[in-house]
Amino acid sequence: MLLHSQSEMEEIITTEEVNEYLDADNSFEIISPDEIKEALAYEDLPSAVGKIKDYLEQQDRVELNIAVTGESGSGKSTFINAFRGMGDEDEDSAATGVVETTMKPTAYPYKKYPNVKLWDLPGIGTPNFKAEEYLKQVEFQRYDFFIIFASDRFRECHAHLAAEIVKMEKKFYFVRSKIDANIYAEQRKKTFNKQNTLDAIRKNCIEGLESVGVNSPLVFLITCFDLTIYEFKNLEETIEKELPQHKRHVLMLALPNISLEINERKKKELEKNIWKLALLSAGVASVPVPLLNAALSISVDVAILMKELRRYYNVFSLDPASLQKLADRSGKSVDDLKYVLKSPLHAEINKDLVIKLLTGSSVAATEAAAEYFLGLIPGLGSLAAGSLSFATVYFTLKHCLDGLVTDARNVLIAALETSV
Ligand SMILES: Nc1nc2c(ncn2[C@@H]2O[C@H](COP(=O)(O)OP(=O)(O)O)[C@@H](O)[C@H]2O)c(=O)[nH]1
Ligand SMILES: [Mg+2]
Repeated sequence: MLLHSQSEMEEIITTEEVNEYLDADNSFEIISPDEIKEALAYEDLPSAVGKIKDYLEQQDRVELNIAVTGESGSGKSTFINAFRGMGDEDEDSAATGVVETTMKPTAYPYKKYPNVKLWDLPGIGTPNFKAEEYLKQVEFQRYDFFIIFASDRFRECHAHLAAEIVKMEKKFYFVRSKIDANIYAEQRKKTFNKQNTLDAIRKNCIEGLESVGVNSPLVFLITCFDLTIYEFKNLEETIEKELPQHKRHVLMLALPNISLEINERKKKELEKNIWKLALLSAGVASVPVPLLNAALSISVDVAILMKELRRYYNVFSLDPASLQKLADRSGKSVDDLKYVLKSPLHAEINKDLVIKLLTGSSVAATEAAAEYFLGLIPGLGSLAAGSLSFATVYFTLKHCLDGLVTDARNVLIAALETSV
């Protein structure tokens, strides 16, 4: 049963939120929110629904290409595997510890979001290395941004490459990897001070970059063996913050569940789509499924809900393949992990389950919500299925998302328990 008071509803979706969304972010290169806004302003909801449909479809096609470059042996391939949530020995992982021989970049797509790719670039810093030629050879235009790897002292090749990337009007983040090894080595000294060691490494990189005219360079100290320590978190958050909204969305959904914070941010990204999906599901009259729920009959497009619920499972790695992988890596059994799941299993997401979820909504609460949404979204009442369907779909998705986020959190905690 879903019970929602008026204030609870306001907490979930407000007029400001709808307007804010429509106003926000001029960086949308896909469909412009103005178009949806315009459609809504003329109270022509069917046309707004069409726009939203286009918007959601385009969102699924957004590409993100991240170039990982640096000297051979600096940890590029190890990082790519970790950033994709894989071990170095997993199938489809990048080979590590091998000497690079080609000048051809290799793409490593995220399994569940193949449009998001990490590109393993050939090593830099060979004797006659020329940054300009190198960038041409790797087809620099293809990438949204670069991550430059260095695992030792800052070198001239790093500086040249960074300066050339800036010249080509691309962005880069500088990563100093293998910090674990530096700390380990420095610990032998009597005067060892961890913070001083980290500061010195950072200063060396920043000064090197500034010497070629890079302003306020961003440097991140990491270890590819464990992304939960040192500064991977800052790196990931900075990348996210600096991406245009539509690219940020796909990166968030593709990222592995490395931390509870990432889970929370994934949830926020998915939440933004709920009202659009509700509108779509309730507004598309093509293949409506009439549902009989004691006192009311509503009609929604169940396929839209099924697709989105499956997406939730994938994004939070609660699908069978991901659970198996997590079990293998954490040394727990799949049953142990499944034990903490409260939501129905991925395999059970079918029409019957969705109908059960939809009809589980409390009639009174849904009716009250329908009234509320009616005032919020012009033209909602004129839809074939109407505001009642909208409210039902809205709450169903919200309820399922909340449940799955909690499950993802518990699974992550359960998996971590054994690995430490
Ligand atoms: N200690 C330590 N070793 C690392 C780290 N990253 C990679 N390595 C090791 O460094 C070697 C080269 O790594 P690889 O990812 O193949 O480097 P690439 O040539 O830049 O792709 C491998 O033996 C890795 O296990 C790190 O952060 N810390
Ligand atoms: Mg490599």
